[in-house]
Amino acid sequence: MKKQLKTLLTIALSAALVSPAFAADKIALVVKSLGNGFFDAANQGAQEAAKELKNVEIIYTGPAKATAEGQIEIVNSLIAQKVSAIVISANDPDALAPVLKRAMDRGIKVISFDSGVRKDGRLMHLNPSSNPLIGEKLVKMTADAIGATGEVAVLSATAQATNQNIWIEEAKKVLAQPAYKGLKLVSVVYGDDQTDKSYREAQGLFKSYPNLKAIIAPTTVGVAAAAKAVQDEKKVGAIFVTGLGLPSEMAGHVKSGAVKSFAIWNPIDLGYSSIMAASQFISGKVTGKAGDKVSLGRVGTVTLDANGEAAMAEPFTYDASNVEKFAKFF
Ligand code: RAM
Repeated sequence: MKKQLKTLLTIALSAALVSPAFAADKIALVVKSLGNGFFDAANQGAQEAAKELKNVEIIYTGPAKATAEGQIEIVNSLIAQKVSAIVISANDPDALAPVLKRAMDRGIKVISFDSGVRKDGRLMHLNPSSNPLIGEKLVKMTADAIGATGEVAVLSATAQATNQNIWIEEAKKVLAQPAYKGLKLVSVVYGDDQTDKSYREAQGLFKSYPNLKAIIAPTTVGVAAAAKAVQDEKKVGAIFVTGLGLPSEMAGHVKSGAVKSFAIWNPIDLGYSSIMAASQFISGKVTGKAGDKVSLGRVGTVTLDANGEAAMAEPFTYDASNVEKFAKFF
């Protein structure tokens, strides 16, 4: 009898453990494209958050190429899988909104991070840093490298990327200030966050603008590819590359002299914080109203503005004095 009771209890307990009430929340981390070191670092932070939250499983996914179509297909399959939340870095602010609305209609909590979705397509957007600050940083680093005059070009990610387009607009506002009137923006080209395309676009800029002095690449993929093109074409010292990069991918380019300085925030913390934020929506602690205080675990708390957005820390600048030290982390 005792033995029977024990067996029954064991069966009941195992059933309870696999029943939906005990199942882990699936949070999908949908990135612009796979194979990008920036997002791999964000995923590292996401996994850390999942461990801390305990009852969370991360689905790290994204298209092979940074397109909105690829992400729409993925979101549709995540809706079918009934995930609890979607955390997305969007390839387009508008194109993703309808499918993400459909996800929200089915009870899935949607937030964007890094590269935003327009307000009606998500509950919250987490910016890695203040957009005007990033624009200013990009221009300042350029002036630090080449001085107050010269032709500069932007090598961006995709033409629809929400984040790069905002940063370029902010950089243009800074370039319009009297202090930077000697810096002439001659072109904006797109490497689509693909190394080979970014490399070819950089070469194209060398050909089209023989007096080019700097390439500003507000993308980790583009900045590394442009620096490599400068080295390969023996233009170190003549053309400087700056932008947003990963110390692990940029240390060699700083050493070669192709790059004097570049900036970035901590992508591991960004991924960690995004998952922490998503879990706050899943548990119903926040709903995305202006003024909502969203806890980001060990990173702190952010307050949502009227647009449902919040920003994390200031970008950090790297140069020959510190790049090696940080190359170990991301
Ligand atoms: C690339 C991506 C990402 C951006 C970084 C700086 O990895 O475009 O969205 O935030 O660069």
